[in-house]
Amino acid sequence: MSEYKRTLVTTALPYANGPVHIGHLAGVYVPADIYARYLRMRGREVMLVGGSDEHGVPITIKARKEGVTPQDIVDRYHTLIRDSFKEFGISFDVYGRTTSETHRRTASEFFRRLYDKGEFIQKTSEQLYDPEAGQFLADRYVTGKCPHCGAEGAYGDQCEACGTSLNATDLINPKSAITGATPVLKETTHFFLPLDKWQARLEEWILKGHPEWKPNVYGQCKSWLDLGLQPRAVSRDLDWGIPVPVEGAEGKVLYVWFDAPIGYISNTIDLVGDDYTKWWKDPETRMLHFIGKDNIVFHCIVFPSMLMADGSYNLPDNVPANEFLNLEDDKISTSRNWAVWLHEYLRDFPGKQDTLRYTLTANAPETKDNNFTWRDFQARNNNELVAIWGNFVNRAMVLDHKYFGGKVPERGALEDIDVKVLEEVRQAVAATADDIENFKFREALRQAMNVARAGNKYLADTEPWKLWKSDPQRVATILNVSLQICATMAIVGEPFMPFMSADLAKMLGIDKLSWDMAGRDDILPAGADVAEPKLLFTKIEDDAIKAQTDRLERIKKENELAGWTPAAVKEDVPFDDFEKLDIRVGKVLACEKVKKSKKLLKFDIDDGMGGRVILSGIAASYPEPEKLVGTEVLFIANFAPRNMMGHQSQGMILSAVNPDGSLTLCSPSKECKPGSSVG
Ligand code: B3M
Ligand code: ZN
Repeated sequence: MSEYKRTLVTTALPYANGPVHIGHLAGVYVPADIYARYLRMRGREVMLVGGSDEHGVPITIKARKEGVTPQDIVDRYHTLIRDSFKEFGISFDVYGRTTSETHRRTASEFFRRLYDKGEFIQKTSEQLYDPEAGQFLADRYVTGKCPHCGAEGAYGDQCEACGTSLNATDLINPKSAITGATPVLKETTHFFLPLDKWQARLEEWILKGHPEWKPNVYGQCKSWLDLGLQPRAVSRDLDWGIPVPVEGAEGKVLYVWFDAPIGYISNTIDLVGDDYTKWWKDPETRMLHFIGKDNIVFHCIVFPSMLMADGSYNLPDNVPANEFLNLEDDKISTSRNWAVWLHEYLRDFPGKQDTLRYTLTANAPETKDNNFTWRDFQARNNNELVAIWGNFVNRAMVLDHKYFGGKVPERGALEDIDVKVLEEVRQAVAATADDIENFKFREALRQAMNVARAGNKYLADTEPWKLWKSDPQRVATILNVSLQICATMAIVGEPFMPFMSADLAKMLGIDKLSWDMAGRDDILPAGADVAEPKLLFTKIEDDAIKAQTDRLERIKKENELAGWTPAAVKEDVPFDDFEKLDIRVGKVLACEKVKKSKKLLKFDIDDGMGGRVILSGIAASYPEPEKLVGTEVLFIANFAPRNMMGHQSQGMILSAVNPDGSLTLCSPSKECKPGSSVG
């Protein structure tokens, strides 16, 4: 364990412009919570700080879309997000918001301090301006092609495809996100933080001082530093945000990425008042920022430059950023509704918060992007949590009730197998701790799971149910050891699955969990009462999973439809070519599926000339072909007859191709005489 006196753990402040989803949980909040819970169980002083990011363009765009005020938006989503985190057991010591009075004051004073010290430069430059909206286009108000990777849809402040932080004027073919207009350039004056001034110190601090940072974080920092840092604008021409507290800067607000990280400080102040200095300025406090990879530059370069410019703050000791979580092999996207929303999960799987925490940790995108699938979620619940973790606890407790009436039995001398399992458990506990301290949460969880695996194997090997008649004393020892392992599971499982842990601790009669007890063979005293066992986890059935995958299928279809555009028009042809085709109206006299064919329907057509048979590959779109009798269709009458599946087809029926590939027959809009020409 580190020598620091206390640890300040911050978590990225989610924009309060929508609900939070599994990507948020997996990338930031579950790992931060595991870490904070673990430190608390070790008796360390720790503060877990969170809150909503309520400024910035994502909020105003949403408000504009809905025709409500930005304050309405943040009030709604701050509450929803805060409640979702609470339900998932994210153990924030404080969860604040950046529209609070404390934050406005703290951020204003921070800016003013830097301004008074001469830490900003003011520059007049040409910025993108939407002449239709009458507004400057900063950040997410403008999208275009990324100058670095060429991806379309990059934002004015960042390309999400390659992670590069951008200035809006860098974008190729910029478009206003408000009106779709092509922006023009217009002069405006802004405050810039000269990041280049801090380049050397940042290099010294990160590149020399923190080689232990995760390779993804260290690598991103190095590439920015290698590119050479530029001054960065920290004010905006917007009407939503914290006003720039300088005379003559009316109508300007702080850039959201200037005010948001100060939110960590404001929220600390909200919790402990003036004592915040102990958490932010005492060199014996260690600060950690838990974030997603798209926030690395702001937490490793921009915010530290602000802190250095102030001069009285600590810098973060580590920034354990995660990569992204995908959902069923596709990028999670709020705008495409491609997400598992936490408030919906809670409705669909009430009481199963730990299952999601477990799955997201087991699949955490720690070193590369990772994938969440509902099948994997079900398998992890049924095959791991139910079959391994819950099963061991249940077996041990049921046997204890059967043989010892729910009391922890007195144990006799330990045999080799008992000593061995206790040693395995101790090693798994030590490895869990070590991995958590090194931010390797997936591996830590695997190690914690090994405690349950060892327990299951121990019961299978010792088979106490076969010994009860001949050697009850031995059974007492085996169950005593088994119950001690259950108690260890309540401890090592707590950071990952706090709800399970609380239930288990209660069943075992443990008041307070302490990490130092984990792995010991005397956690539960002989004679203590053990409650009737309740199942810690229950199976998730196929239909619950199918409901989720069906929902995603539906959303995928909707998105395909929304994104559909007509195919490009083919090359010009001479009118004569068209005239060669003889298109006619026909009336359907009979229609049926062609035997042994999935695709083909056989049409008997009244063509006004004695009738004909035409086969058409539209069976999938018309499952009840007999209903087509009486409708009129258009067909090409002068194709040479063709043999298909034992029938002769005399022509081709015209149909439109829909975005999903289904087909719709083309009919005249009024009744026509069969055989009429079309042209
Ligand atoms: N709200 C960006 C995001 O949600 C931003 C994080 C702020 S942390 C100070 O990705
Ligand atoms: Zn890019």
